[in-house]
Amino acid sequence: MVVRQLLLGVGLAVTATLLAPPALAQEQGGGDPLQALTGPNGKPARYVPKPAGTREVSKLWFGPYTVPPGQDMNRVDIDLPLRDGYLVSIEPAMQRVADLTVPSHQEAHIHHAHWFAVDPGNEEDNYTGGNTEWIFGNGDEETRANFEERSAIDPEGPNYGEYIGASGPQAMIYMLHNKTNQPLNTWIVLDVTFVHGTKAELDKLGPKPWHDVAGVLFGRTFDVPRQADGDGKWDTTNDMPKPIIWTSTVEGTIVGTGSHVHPGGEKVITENLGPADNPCPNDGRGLGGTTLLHADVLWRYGAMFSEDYQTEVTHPAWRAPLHKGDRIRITGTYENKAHAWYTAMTHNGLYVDEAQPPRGRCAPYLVGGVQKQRTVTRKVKKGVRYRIDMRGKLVRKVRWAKKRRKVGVDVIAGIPNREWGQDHDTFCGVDLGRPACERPADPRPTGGFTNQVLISDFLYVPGDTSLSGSAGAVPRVRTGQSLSFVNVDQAANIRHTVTTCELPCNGSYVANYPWANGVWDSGTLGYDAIDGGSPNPVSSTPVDLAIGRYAYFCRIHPWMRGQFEVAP
Ligand SMILES: [Cu+2]
Repeated sequence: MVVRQLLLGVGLAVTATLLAPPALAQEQGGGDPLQALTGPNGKPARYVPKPAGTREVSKLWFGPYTVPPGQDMNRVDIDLPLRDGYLVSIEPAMQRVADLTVPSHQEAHIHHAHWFAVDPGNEEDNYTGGNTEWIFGNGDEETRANFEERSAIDPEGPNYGEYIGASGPQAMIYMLHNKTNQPLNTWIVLDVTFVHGTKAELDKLGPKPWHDVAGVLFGRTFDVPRQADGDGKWDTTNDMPKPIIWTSTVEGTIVGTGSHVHPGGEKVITENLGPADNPCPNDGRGLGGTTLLHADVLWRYGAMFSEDYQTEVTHPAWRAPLHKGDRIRITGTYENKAHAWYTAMTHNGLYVDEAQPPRGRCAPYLVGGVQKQRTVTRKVKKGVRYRIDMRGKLVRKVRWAKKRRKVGVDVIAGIPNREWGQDHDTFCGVDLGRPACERPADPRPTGGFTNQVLISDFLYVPGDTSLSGSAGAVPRVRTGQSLSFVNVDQAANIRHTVTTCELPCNGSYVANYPWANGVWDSGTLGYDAIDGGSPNPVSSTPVDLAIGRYAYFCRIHPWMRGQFEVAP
């Protein structure tokens, strides 16, 4: 997801790029923007104008890009389809150039992808100084934005979509994370459902009017410290100096919302606190406000903190009123008894229909005749008994029991966002029926004393566990001194970290392993204008590290492993 730095740094640059004439669309179209390019599957790579009302399911191909070894930099693309119409569903994916297969999360992923449209003066923009509208975005959990199911569930309601004008400049910002030390040749493929036509053209076709929703994105990036003696629940409202709150600048109806967390996140609760001088009531289901959504993180196979996960979104029939001045608070919860999490996030994307006045003050509700959850009592036959009465007649007696069950939809409960799709990740853990995460311990030889380890060509030298001889021996530092790690690869725009993990930390990198143990983290050594990190390639261990041996990995390339030792 886009982080705060975007606001400060690249935001203005991006905006400047956006405001430049959209010339690239023509270049890419081979001189004729109206002519379709053909994607690698023979599917249209760009929109060709079609009669108003045409619903087009297509793949938009961007690239191909070569992501250099190990890079996780953000890139901006302004070559976006420019046709009048409504986006009603969108989902991005990465596909290899060689065979169009999808890389596993351990090879590469789209760390985030965001589509912005130029919209000067947009007060709901939290990232580019009020110059853009967030059209859609997703992060690691690959959330799909789907307006069609939200329109379809309510026969009385409008059709929702994100209006894309043929003349309005658009930009796509994505962070492609190549976790390998080999170049990656990839397409970015947007699975898009698009309805051609302007509002006037489409409304004429009827029966439902078309409403252009406003996308709002807000959230924060933070580190979650490990507290081994705590309750293991760390959240952004109770454990940060300031909660994450967006104050609404608009009146309308929220038609859907979904959250973003990083691996380590367990749930996000979205609440409406109302205006400060007239707060929304505490419904007892959140952290003091009126709960809008309780979104759990769902892990494939229940493998906790796996990279193959999704976060729940609102039910298609869910709607919520939004008034100017309402404070929307999101609370992300992370596990922190056994782990620490670095540059973690909690964000929300929500879509507001300003053409639908708010209904009620705070509480979400269901449309389309979908029934609210309630408990019903049913009589169920428990058994039949027969007896002979005094007159010798057979009497049949049915025994009934009362059974209570819940029917309908709990309005604040999140629902899964998508099918799991192809399983291309590897998992570990005996409890999952997979190989153990750690290999049998293999104590590594102790090396000499030093105060510096170089990170060069994806190796920690000395001390990398893939090396043998003196380069692979565990370097030592005297207690009270610190060991400095220098990212030499930074010259090639490759960022690394040194992140401690529990010894032996020698298993293969898979979707649910390894994780930080919170003893020490170098921070991100290397800088990206949107994602941040440190321009200083050097980070040093604290002088008060306890005597002993430490294992570590790189959060950006988790197959990289090393060890060092603090000696008496
Ligand atoms: Cu690395």
